Amino acid sequence: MTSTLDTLNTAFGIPNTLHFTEVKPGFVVAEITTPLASASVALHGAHVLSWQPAGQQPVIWVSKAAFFEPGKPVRGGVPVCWPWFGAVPGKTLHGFVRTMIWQVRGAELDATGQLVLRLGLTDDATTRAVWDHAFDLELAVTVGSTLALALTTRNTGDAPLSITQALHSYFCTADITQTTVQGLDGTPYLDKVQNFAVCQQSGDVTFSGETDRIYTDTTSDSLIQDGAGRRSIRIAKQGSASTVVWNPWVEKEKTMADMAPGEHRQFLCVETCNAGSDAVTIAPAMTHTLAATISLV
Ligand code: TA6
Repeated sequence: MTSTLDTLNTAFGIPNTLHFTEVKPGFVVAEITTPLASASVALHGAHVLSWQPAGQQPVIWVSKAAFFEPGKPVRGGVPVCWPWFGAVPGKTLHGFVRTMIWQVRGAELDATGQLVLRLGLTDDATTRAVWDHAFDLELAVTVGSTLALALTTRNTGDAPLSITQALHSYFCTADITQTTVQGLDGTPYLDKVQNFAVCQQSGDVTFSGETDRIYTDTTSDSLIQDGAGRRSIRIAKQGSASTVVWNPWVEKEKTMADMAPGEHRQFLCVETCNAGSDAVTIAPAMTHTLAATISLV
């Protein structure tokens, strides 16, 4: 692994700004530090593990019990769910790219001092065995006083491609019972807790039990109001007409080996998606970009 790290650091490292390190055997992470923010991104899944703007508390949450192991998803951060979101009979939940090793394609500081890291993945025999399509996938992670994520799918095959997907973002909150999500008032949703019953949001989203909802027909920003933490997190999005809000609460948390007791109080997921009927069809040689811009307001 030392030679892989040396190669990565030689090709893409930026002194005092970007360094690749192996945090566990086979688990390589890009550690980013700039005057604007710090962040870390694993090559495993192109998984954003942290983002902390200068002078602020961490914004992205990761479980204390998370696995950092080849082949296993990480509990927290921003899992990339692709080319399907949720369950597909006979297949792994949320697609297969969140446990694959992505390639580093580029890393540079832009004119405003943001670090832009690009990671990519293309089809091969392994992906063809589970999903028989040609593709090129790239995640651009822009680390600054905002965190911008842009996931671009290119159809490199000769037939239309249909996908669902998510930037399954986990956000820190000081106390879930004092947390709300604004921006979804009046929006219809499928309630997974009620066997996908069709419901409609009235007012802000509040949390008092397991919450697992696909909000449909929404391109709106979401605003997390962290009452106890006295801060707000805005999630603006593009290329997405669905938003998922998730918290497992007490009982479901107990069933998850990679979540520590009581941790459901410390996070919520607000996910930028193409989920449910918001599937995207991409013609040959065309692209689709799913993007989220996260900021403290
Ligand atoms: O996005 C919400 C959800 O689909 C939930 O149903 C929940 O199970 C969660 O994702 C986590 O999935 P995971 O496969 O990471 O355990």
